[in-house]
Amino acid sequence: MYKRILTIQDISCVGQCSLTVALPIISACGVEAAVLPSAVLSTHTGGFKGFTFRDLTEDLPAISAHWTKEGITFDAFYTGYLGSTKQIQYVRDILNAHGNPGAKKIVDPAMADNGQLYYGFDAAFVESMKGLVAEADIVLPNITEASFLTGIEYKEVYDEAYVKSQLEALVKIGAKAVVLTGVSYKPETTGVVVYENGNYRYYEHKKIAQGCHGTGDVYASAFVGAITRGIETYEAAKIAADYTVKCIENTIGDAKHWYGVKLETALPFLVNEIEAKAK
Ligand code: PXL
Repeated sequence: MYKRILTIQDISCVGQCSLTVALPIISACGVEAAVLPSAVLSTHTGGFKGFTFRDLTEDLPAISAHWTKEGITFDAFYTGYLGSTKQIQYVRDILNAHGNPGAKKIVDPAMADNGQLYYGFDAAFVESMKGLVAEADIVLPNITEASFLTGIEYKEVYDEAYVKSQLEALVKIGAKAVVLTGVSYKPETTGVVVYENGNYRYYEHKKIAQGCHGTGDVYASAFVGAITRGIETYEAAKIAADYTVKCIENTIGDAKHWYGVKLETALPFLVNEIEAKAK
């Protein structure tokens, strides 16, 4: 069946993150992507100065009301960077109003990295994000975001027991499954942990560069595309990781491309993986 998902995140006009990343990647996976922009920024906030920011929070209820009149519903939801605390409540309402039976809610609590919240976010936003995570079928945080959500101290060096405590705390908040990204037990490798029904599975791969901007969005978009094509959670997590590594490999060495990753030329790899494994 042809699937249609709704992704809710910002448009950063320039910078290769959020919707400008989600649209090409989800389309390449053979899934129709409808969008609900949470805000419009001239660039992302991770390194550009003086960007514009138009919050679209108050547009959300009218958009949802129109969709209700038109009977518009979705097979899955993928939320990313959201613009305000109030917006999160509207997003929760939309996810509960416009799902087809069995529609999965996939939540990337895009708000922090490298031990710090992104520009403009505060403790109230984190509290509100916890409410969205509580309703998620799958949550995809990095270690920093997990720490903010769970209140467990952020660590740069950690062991499996620490990671498991984060996973359990995220499930306690209410997320049914967790895909924790950027889990690195050795300097030369990193990976993702899939935690589902109490099962811990780790996919380890090589670490190329520290902290490439937008890779969380690249990863989540490929994961969402794969899951929506019926690929099982661990396999989807693995495909998304391999694709993200290819995007980083495409980009390292080009200092002018500091703001994001060259995801476009790696799309044929993703298409092949998805078509080989889609159900
Ligand atoms: O990649 C996450 C992201 C999304 N949207 C905006 C951002 C960031 C990260 O900094 O600034 C606007």
